[in-house]
Amino acid sequence: MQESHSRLDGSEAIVVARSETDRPDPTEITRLAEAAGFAVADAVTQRRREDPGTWIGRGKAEALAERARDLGVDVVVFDGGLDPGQYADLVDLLPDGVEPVDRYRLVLDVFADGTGDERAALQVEAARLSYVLPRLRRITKVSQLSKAVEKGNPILDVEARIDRIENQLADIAERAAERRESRRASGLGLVAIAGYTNAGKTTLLHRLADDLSLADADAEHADLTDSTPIEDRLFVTLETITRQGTLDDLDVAYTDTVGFVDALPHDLVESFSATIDEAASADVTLLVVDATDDPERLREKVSTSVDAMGDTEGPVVGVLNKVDAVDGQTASAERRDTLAEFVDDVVAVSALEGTGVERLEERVREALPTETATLSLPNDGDGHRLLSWLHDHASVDAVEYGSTVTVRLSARPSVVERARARVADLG
Ligand SMILES: Nc1nc2c(ncn2[C@@H]2O[C@H](COP(=O)(O)OP(=O)(O)OP(=O)(O)O)[C@@H](O)[C@H]2O)c(=O)[nH]1
Ligand SMILES: [Mg+2]
Repeated sequence: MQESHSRLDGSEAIVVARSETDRPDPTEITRLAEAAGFAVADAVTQRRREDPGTWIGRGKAEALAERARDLGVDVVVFDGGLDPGQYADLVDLLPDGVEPVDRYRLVLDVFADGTGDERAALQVEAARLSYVLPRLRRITKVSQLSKAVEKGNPILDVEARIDRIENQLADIAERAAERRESRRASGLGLVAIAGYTNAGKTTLLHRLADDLSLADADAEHADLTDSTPIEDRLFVTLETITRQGTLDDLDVAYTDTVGFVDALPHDLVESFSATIDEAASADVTLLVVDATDDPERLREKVSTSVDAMGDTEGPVVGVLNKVDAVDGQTASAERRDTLAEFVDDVVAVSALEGTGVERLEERVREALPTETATLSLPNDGDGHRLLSWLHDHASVDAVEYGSTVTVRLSARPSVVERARARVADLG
């Protein structure tokens, strides 16, 4: 695997989009290539099913090789995943020194060159190695080994490195979970901001959070920083960032996350696990959606995001953002309805102009667990079952076992009410 063509070096690229059913549209892959630092010199499209050898049809691939030679580009970027066989075939077919790069590799490059935290860096390294491994095995067979290998047994080395990194990652994820718990215990409501890249998550963070970050920006809170850049580019935010805000009387920790992107392989989705952990374990998760996407695209993105987040602890509020840039009420209403199919509640906002943000804050406030209660349960099977229900639905702060079980908890008012009713039922 050549390491030379990476982000921000201004290498020239041809992008290739292919679709079996629709007219292939190279817009998104072009943006992704640009985010990875490539200058896009040309776009080639083909409407056809995937070719098992060369991804696009053989004839088209040969014409592409010709074009790459004429333009003198450094890489050809494919809007999809190339399996190791396709990668090897395309290396053979393209002019010497022109590397095929697929969607996954592109995203890895963006993250590899970003200034992520320790976790982000390790995740990228693990994902990169998992990506390299099967391709290394493949080109081992096609006599390109000398290009790819440094010293020793590359495959065993890579496997050992992946193992080591995965252990380190587990430790770091545990520390992040502890940090969340300590914030929760100190009474902060946890709000995660998730969604596709470029949806406006960081812009919304600026709206919701106070200007200053949490005061205790030490090693325990390595995810705190003042700089949260906003740009009309993919993957501007490369690590989760937490800032404090207040809602009425309540202190809230807002966590901005790394955006989702289409069609990632499983190991790379793993590299977004910090986003997913934050989204899944927050008291409220805001799923930010770009209202300027067309309705079909919006549906795909929402569905992918909801799948990626899995079961969330708290409710998910859909935030239809950028409504200032959408023409007409009908267009907004249609997108709103689509979003509503997937989430618990929808609020339309313009994070840029601030419209709708107050309504969003009200929703968040209602959804946060704010009422505290101390309950006394029988110390028997029924009581223990109720305790486990409380663990699922409330934030349990302390449990004492005696002749009865005393539970201190905080939860949404409606949950506290239900809990009291269930205690009463047990007599
Ligand atoms: N018109 C309009 N543009 C917006 C709005 N919110 C954000 N944007 C623009 O959308 C672009 C992306 O905004 P960000 O806040 O960086 O988006 P993000 O979701 O954090 O993106 P990544 O960090 O790259 O995943 C920027 O150019 C913003 O100015 C909005 O309400 N209206
Ligand atoms: Mg951002």
